[in-house]
Amino acid sequence: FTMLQRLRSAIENQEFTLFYQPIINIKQHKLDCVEALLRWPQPDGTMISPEEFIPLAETGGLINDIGIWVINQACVFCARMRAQGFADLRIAVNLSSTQFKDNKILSTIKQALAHSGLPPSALEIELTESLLIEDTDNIQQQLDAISALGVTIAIDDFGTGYSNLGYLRNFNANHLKIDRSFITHLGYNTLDDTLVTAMIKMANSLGLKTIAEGIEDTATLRKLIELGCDGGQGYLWSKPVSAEKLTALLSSDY
Ligand code: G
Ligand code: G
Ligand code: MN
Ligand code: NA
Repeated sequence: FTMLQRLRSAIENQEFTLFYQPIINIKQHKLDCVEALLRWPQPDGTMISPEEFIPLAETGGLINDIGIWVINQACVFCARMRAQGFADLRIAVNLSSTQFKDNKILSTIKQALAHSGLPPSALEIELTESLLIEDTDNIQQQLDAISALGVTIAIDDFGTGYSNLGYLRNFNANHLKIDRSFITHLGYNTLDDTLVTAMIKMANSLGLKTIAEGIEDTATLRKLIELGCDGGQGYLWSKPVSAEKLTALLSSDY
């Protein structure tokens, strides 16, 4: 079997699972949101990373089917957690640009919200900069419609895409996720300090909240709080975990 054939049967047999990583409001010291991250467990107990199979799913015409499953699963999970007492919990889902090509992403999202009963404001979609630059009016229009539902939009891996920031002008984003590569040496590398400071200032002037990715220690967290960053995600709190393991994290202190 080729990898593509295996992916096809993995969709049919519902072999995928979602892991979840907390996103912390670092100003209020509380868990705000969880990012859903796709996993493909193998019979030998290992997991194939989405970095390996998402590109194949995109070129092989399978990303829409996988994406529909992810969005539905994520919305149902978040609605269930909210019903179990985590009433304000939100969930973030990654989308790839290929998912905008057939103009069905808006209806996929609407259906997932209706089916799960999750309020639109509890759903966030994460898009990479390259998707926003790729733009066509077509992607822009679909994003405007998604945003009009009340779903929020985050720009993922910010700073690693292209240097053209023009897209920020006409684009309705809510959150800017500063890529881990700028956060890792924060406090030790003056250039990174300067860049992160500038990114937070720019985001705030544009009315965007910032989330720092890849926070691994308290010194970095303290520095980000000092710089006025709003949110954070990283191994300091938790790596991405299964739904079962997330429950304990939802009730911990931050
Ligand atoms: O979970 P991990 O950090 O290994 O994720 C690796 C990459 O895969 C990240 O860039 C992440 O955005 C991407 N990814 C994870 N889950 C999904 C998904 O459901 N859809 C898409 N399009 N990308 C995903
Ligand atoms: O591209 P995206 O930001 O969606 O992918 C997130 C990826 O970053 C996931 O694969 C996740 O496992 C990884 N990640 C999350 N937090 C940390 C961290 O604190 N350190 C490192 N090295 N990786 C992280
Ligand atoms: Mn992401
Ligand atoms: Na990222």
